[in-house]
Amino acid sequence: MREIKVAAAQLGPIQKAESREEVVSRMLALMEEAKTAGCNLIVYPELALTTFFPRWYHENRAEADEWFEAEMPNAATQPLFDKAKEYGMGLSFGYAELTEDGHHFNTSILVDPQGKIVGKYRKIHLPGHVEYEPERTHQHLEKRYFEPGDLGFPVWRTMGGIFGMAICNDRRWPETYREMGLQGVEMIVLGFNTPSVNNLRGAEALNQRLFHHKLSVQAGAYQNSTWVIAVAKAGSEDGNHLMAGTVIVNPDGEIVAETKTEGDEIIVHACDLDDTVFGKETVFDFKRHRRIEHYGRITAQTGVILPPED
Ligand code: CDV
Repeated sequence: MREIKVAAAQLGPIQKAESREEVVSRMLALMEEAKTAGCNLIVYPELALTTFFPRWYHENRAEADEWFEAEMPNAATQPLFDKAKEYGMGLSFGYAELTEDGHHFNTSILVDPQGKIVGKYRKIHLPGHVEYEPERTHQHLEKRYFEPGDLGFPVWRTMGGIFGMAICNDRRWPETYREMGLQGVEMIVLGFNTPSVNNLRGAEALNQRLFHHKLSVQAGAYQNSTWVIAVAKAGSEDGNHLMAGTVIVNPDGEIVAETKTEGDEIIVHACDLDDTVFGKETVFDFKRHRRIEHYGRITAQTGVILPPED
């Protein structure tokens, strides 16, 4: 048995005017709850420190730099690192990263219980668009403000297991999980900010959006025999609603815990990393069953190439 007690720490809405310090104090309150519940790891959402700013258009791209962190930890986030270390708890959260040489990424980090950053991931599947598009009910400008991640899908040996990260839209792509599955991942932690409304298809119901989210993470967990911790930022940010649906999914693809609200809320589950072994040694024993001679298209092309017409 290799048990790790995880708190999936959903954040309610963060308004545009809310400061990093105010958000961090909310995150610390959730950490306190996780400590009381005996957790070893706490996972927060994508872009946890600010509102979901890619919905706001800045004609001058540089104006968006106010949402980015040039250092991690920094003065605002240091208390998270300090408290987690004091509690002997691992930590993961997402933020907008501005590198020393001026690159912009949608990033998440994994911090071990000693307070050391052991893993960094930069979001690879960036949704949305670059320019203002008036036909959309709201903007989703991730492609304007971020570059695609340049670190691949690494995994890290820490906290007695093999951990990986993904961010929001990454969870909809089977390649995300399989890249980490091929490195033996046992727990994937990911955060998301998913608008409740499709900005090009208003008729799409919230239920359907929650269904697609769960379908994706449950399939990724099952098909790679890994735990998946998927954590939302939820509720109405300055009138823009984000769905909840924070879940902990076991290596059989089953949801074992789910949030009930759209506010700051933790859900806790004791995850045994040894539960990943059975799937990895049987139906998803990749070495025995994968047929890579037939998978060439997956890395050779992006878009669809139709067969020739008769
Ligand atoms: N932050 C995201 O990546 N959101 C996307 C939305 C735009 C669909 C998501 O996949 O949830």
